[in-house]
Amino acid sequence: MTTNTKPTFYQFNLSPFTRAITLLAYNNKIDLDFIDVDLFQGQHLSEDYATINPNQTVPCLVDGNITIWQSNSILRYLCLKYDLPEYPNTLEARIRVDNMLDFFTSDFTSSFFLNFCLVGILPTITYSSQEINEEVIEKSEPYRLKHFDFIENTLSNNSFLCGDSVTIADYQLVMLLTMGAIKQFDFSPYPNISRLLAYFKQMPHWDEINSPLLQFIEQALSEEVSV
Ligand SMILES: N[C@@H](CCC(=O)N[C@@H](CS)C(=O)NCC(=O)O)C(=O)O
Repeated sequence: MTTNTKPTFYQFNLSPFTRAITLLAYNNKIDLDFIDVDLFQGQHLSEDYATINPNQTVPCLVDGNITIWQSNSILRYLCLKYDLPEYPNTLEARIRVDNMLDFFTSDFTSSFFLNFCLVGILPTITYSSQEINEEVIEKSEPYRLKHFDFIENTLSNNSFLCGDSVTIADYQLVMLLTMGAIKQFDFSPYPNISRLLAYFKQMPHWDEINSPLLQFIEQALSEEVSV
């Protein structure tokens, strides 16, 4: 049972999974009660937060008796609750979106976000030596290349990942791609992916939602932190 009060959204604005949901909410004027959970300060590891989200990650959405702590499920839930077109109606169209969403938060998160962008940067994804960090990146590279080729080819058939309309799969992908800025990832070999990114970048709320990440990276680079 949901309530008439607005859902509470636990978020961290550097998290790609958080930003996909924030952008969807802003674009559709969904009123959320935003609560910051600062991962750098370990707020997600507090006992209080564990009672809300036992997985102790962000994002997390609480709406009345409903608590959701997987970003794909939050995206779908908001679309279903507010009747948004970003999650289509038919079984066939939905499962296509679901398949992409699962791919992005599992295989692609592993090959690109964790094993390329964040290795050696986050304490939780830094191994005991620089050699091991580099080995992880190298071992993951064939998967990352295969995944990028798949996405690029998929986008050669349609404007968006699942057809001619933007879906939550596109939201999830583009926010994961923003993490490439950590490693100054060059998207120019991927013109279709670049086109999708350009489409999102002209959205009114794009800069507001993504500028904290870019500022963070700029500051880290200027302080010569190893990123
Ligand atoms: N599968 C989860 C992944 C969430 C996730 O890993 N979030 C990261 C931030 S991007 C996090 O909270 N990490 C904290 C930790 O793992 O300790 C989802 O899609 O929501």
